[in-house]
Amino acid sequence: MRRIIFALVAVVGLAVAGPAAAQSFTLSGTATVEGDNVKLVSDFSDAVATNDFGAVSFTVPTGTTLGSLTTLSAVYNVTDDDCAGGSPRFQINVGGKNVFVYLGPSPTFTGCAQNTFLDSGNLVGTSDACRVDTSQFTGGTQCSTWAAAVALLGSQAVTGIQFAVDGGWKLADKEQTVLLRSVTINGTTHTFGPDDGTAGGKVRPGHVCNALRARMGREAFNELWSTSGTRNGMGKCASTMAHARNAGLTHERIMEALAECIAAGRTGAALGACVAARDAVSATLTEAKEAKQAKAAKRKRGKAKGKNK
Ligand SMILES: [Ca+2]
Ligand SMILES: [Ca+2]
Repeated sequence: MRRIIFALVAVVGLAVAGPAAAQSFTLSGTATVEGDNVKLVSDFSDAVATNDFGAVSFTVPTGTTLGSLTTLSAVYNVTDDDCAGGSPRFQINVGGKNVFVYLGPSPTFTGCAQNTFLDSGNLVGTSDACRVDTSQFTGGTQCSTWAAAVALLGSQAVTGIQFAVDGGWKLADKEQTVLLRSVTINGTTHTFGPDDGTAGGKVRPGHVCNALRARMGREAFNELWSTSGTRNGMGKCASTMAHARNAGLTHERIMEALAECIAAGRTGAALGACVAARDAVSATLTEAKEAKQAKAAKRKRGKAKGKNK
């Protein structure tokens, strides 16, 4: 439990800082967050190997199997030059090997519209020819459907999923660039940008909680917010945000209070109460400070007047 709480503090801390990666994904190779997207470059035009690939890795809950995946999709944009060389693709980690799921038009996986955000749609269950590649496994093939992959490996544990770009070698200029806007795995949508659920600084409770859940992942979010007996934390999160907003707190201040309360080990109803208590205390302290400052300023003005006489 301590480890989970520690991870959550880090997530909320990042949310306060703004444009930062969340704990629900890790970047490798050339992958960097730029605005709302992760930019992935594959550069085979030079002798440097470290820029040949970029990847974004996602964790999956323990117990996940290939057969238990329900959704897998990406919103991405091939800005330079095309889908090619089996990239971009998903890699589903099974027993130290990968099931590949290619993005772009089947069956060649080239001809992606350039500089356009493309939605892969849900790839789980795809019947597209050759979109799934099980060639790393005994009895597998480069040209598989989802159903055939599940028939071969369905009961085996999935230990992680990557979105990978490494097809630069296949293009004339030996370079490929892809922007990744979001990835959805089993109903959890992972986003990468600074979207904190506010609009023009105005706190929208449902949106703030959705953003928080997207950053943390559904499981950790529910563990943090669900009151005992329920598995859905959205209600408690939204009511806490609404209460704090109505008390006049900014999004930044709410996130600070949240980080403090999580650090103090609060979850569920106790977390909501803790944030609410911090609202009242901080508001009172701010009022007291402002009153003190106003009094001091008045006294100063009075002294200045006295001197002028
Ligand atoms: Ca290179
Ligand atoms: Ca290029």
